[in-house]
Amino acid sequence: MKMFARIILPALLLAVGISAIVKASGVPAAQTAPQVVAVKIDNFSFGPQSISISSGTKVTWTNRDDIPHTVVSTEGVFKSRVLDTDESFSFTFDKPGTYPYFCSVHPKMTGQVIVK
Ligand SMILES: [Cu+2]
Repeated sequence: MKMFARIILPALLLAVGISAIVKASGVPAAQTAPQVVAVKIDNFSFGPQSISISSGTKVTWTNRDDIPHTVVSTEGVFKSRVLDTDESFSFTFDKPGTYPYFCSVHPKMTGQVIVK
């Protein structure tokens, strides 16, 4: 019983204390799965045309049109290659801001990503 009191009991209390601290600190941000938001390219438009996301979110554009399109940042932040039907392009937004973009094949096609 002396051994329990002197070694095991303090060890148990220490373990309980550590687990309480870990729980209080929450899940580390690095282990949180990144959010993914989809934008569809169809009928010469981006849908939704404007999206609002939180920092760290990955946006995936998929061309559902039967015509090639691109996804090009107006400010040069990202640029896809020419996407054929059912091809995708992804970009992860790490910094808050407004990111307008367009299709370089059809510059009247525009969209924007707002990162909070
Ligand atoms: Cu286009």
